[in-house]
Amino acid sequence: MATVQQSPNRAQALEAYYQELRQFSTAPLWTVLKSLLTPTPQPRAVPFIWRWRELRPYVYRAGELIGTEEAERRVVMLCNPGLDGAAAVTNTLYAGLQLILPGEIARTHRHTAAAIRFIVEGHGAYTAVDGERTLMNPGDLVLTPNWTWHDHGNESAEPMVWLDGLDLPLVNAIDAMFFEEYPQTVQPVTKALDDSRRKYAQGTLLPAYERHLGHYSPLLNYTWERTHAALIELAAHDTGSPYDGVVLEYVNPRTGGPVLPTMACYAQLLPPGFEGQARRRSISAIFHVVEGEGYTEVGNQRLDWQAKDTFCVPSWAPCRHVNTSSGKPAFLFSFTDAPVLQALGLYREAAE
Ligand code: GTQ
Repeated sequence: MATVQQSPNRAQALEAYYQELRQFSTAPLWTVLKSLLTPTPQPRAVPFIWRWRELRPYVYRAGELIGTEEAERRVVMLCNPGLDGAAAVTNTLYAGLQLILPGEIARTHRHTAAAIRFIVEGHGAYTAVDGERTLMNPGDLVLTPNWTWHDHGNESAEPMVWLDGLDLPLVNAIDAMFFEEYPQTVQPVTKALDDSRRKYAQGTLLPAYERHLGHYSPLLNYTWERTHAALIELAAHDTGSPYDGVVLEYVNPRTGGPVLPTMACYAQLLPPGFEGQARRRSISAIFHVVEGEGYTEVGNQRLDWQAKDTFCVPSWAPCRHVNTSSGKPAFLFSFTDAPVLQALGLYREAAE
């Protein structure tokens, strides 16, 4: 029969035992079990807001200090203060502010991390993905799915800045990163400008002669013009969700599912004076303010926001949105890792 040694030497014996385990690259579970099997998620990422007013000068300063040729991508990354300087907003999601000046090219490459771009300012720079170009404008959502060739170029007369969103920390955590340079700076354009918009932006009528294969949306650019109109039209007759107001998911028109297998994107309208209810979700979310003023309570933090600010909501933090304007709606864009949690049976939510 097993017995536990009760002598005062037990503590010493255990310590010696732990020391011995180490030489075989092993360790006792019982000293760390409670920190591994936590009752709820304990993200190291903290609720945080990056204010455009503060960051804008630094984004443009990068344009004076380094060119796209040297940088490959000229991006000021958003680094969560809880993650020790890692290139990450949460354990799964990355974000950054990318600047491209008139006449510049960000050369063609591809990687297994997927990306989204949400345009912050400037008009008419392009992103090309697998032979198709789109001209980008503020509020547009542009997709760069996993392993697609992409380059950016600015043939307009003004600088352009967009928010990059990538699943880079997730892809690196699961050791699935691959990266390749294209043999030429600019990839050949093989399709008409905005080819996919004509085919796929009209979600209820899709080309019957083309089967888009792949686990991502075939639509390259979800324009703000359409998104904004859809939100306004819906909000005129519907109050939406008590948590999120009038919220729309950008979907893959072929499946109705998320735009990318690792990231879901949303646009929401908070009606004037909207005071949302609080809710927790087992996902990471990054929000970007398109228009309006208000605040989001994340746990015990109040994040006061205005246009072009970016903030994050770590997993399982209670989250509540408020539009402080009594006259104007507020518009938020967001992206999350929800498809990953859903695919793995790990998605949970709870009202507070
Ligand atoms: O534009 O391809 O922010 O590859 C990070 C990595 C942007 C991009 C980022 C990238 C890109």
